[in-house]
Amino acid sequence: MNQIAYKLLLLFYLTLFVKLNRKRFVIALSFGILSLILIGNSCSLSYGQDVQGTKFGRVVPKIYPHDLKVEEVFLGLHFPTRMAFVGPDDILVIEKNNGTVSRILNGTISSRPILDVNVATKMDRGMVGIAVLNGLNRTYVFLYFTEADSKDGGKALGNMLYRYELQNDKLIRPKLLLDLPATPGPIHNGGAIVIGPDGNVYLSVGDIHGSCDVNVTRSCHTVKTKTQNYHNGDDVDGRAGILRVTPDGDTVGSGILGNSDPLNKYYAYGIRNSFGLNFDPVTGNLWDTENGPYYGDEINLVKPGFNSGWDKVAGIWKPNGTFNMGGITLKPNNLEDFGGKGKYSAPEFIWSHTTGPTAITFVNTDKLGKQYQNDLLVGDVHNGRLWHFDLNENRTGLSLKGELADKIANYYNETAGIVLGDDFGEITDIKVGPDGYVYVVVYSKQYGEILRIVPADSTPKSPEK
Ligand SMILES: [Ca+2]
Ligand SMILES: [Ca+2]
Ligand SMILES: [Ca+2]
Repeated sequence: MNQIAYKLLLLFYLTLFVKLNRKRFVIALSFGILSLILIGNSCSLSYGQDVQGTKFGRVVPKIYPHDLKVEEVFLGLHFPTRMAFVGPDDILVIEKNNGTVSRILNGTISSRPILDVNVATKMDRGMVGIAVLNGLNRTYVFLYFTEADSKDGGKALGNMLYRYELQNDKLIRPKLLLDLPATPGPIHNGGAIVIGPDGNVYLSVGDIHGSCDVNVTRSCHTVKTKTQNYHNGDDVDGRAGILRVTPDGDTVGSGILGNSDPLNKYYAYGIRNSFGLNFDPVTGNLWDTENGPYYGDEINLVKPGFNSGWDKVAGIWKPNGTFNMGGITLKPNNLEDFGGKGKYSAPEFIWSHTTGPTAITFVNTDKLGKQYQNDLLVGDVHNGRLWHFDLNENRTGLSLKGELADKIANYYNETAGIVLGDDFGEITDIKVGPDGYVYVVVYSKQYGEILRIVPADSTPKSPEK
C-alpha cells in the first residue's frame, strides 16, 4: 500500500467519524486496523518470491498477461538508477546520490560498495550510467557520473564517462574517456550507456538544460550549440546527442558528422534528453527514448547521423516557449545538418502527454515465451508503466493498430493494448539478464529495488547457499 492509499484510508475514517455514532465508529476503526495489520504482515519477502499484490509501503506492480509474473530480486536501494550484469545472478547496481557501485550476487548485496566516488546530486546529476563489457581476460565497467569536487553533493566538475576494470570485487584503473559539460544543468544529463554490436560504447547526453528559455526559467543560462540545431550556434561541446567511442575512448573511424573533436564522436544529435538506448538484436539498429517538455515524448529509430530535431521540434510539434506545444511541423526545415551529413527523421512513436520514458530494451530471448521474443519494452517514470511494442516486419518501425496507427498516444486510454504492466513506480532501467528474464530497476529513496519478470508457471528461485 502506498502513501496515497494511506491518505485515502485516513480520509475515509475521518468521514466515518463525522457520520457515525461513537460506538459504530470504534467498530469500523478496529476492523480497519486489523486489515492494515494483515496487509502489513504480507510484506516480508525473500529473494525470488512472487511479489504481486503482497507488498507494503512500496510499489505493487501489476503485470497484465496471465503468462507472466513479477518477482523481487533485491529491495532497499537508495535512488538506484541502473544496473548491469557481470554474470548470472551477478548484478552491478548504481545509486545516484551516493555515487556508488554495489554488487548483488545471488540476491545478497556486497557489504560495502565496490566503488564510491564523489558526485554532484542536484536533480539529474549523480551516478547515472553503467555498462559492462566482458572481454577474454578482463571485465570493463563503464560509468557515467557528474563528478564533484570534494564530497557527494559538492560542486559539479563535469559529466564524466570513465572506464574501470573489475578485479577481485573492486573497480580499479579508472580511465577518463569523456569529460562533458555539466552546465547550466542540473537536468537533461542523459546517462544511458550501451555496448554496440560493433563493440563500441554508446552514451546518451541531453542538452544539460542548455536550451532553456530565459523568459520562463529565471536562473537559466542558455547554451545554444549546433547539436541543438542552432545554425549559427556555439561550437559543439558534447551535449544533445548520442556519443560513440571505442572502449579506449577513441573516435570510431573519422566521425559521422565531421572530423573535429568532439563532433567526430556524435552518432546522433538534436536530442533534448534520453534515458534509454538499445540495439535491436535482429537488425543491429539503434533505438532510443527521448523526453519532451511536458509533451512530445518519443521512441526513435537512430540511424548513424540521426537528428532528432530538438530544439526546433519535440514529437511533431514546434516548441512554443519552454513548455507549450506549438504547431505541427512534420518536416522542420530550419535544422543544422552539418553539411548534409545529419538527417532528421520523425519519431516512430510519440506520447503527446508526457509519460517520462526511460529504459528501452529488446527481449532477445524466448525465456518469457516465443510471443515476447525480440519485442521492445520501455519503462517510464511518470505513470509507472512497462510498455510493450511489436516491431513491423522489416523492424524499421513499430507495429501499431487502431487509434495508435498514427504513431501517437493522444490519450491515456488509447494505450491499453501496449501496456504490459502498471504501478511499477519510477522505472529507471530494464535489462535482460543472462538467465533470459527481464529485470527492472525501480527508483525510490527507501524502496529502491530490482524486480524480475518471469513466466507465471516458473518456480521461485532460491538464493544459492
Ligand atoms: Ca560517494
Ligand atoms: Ca525528435
Ligand atoms: Ca493516436
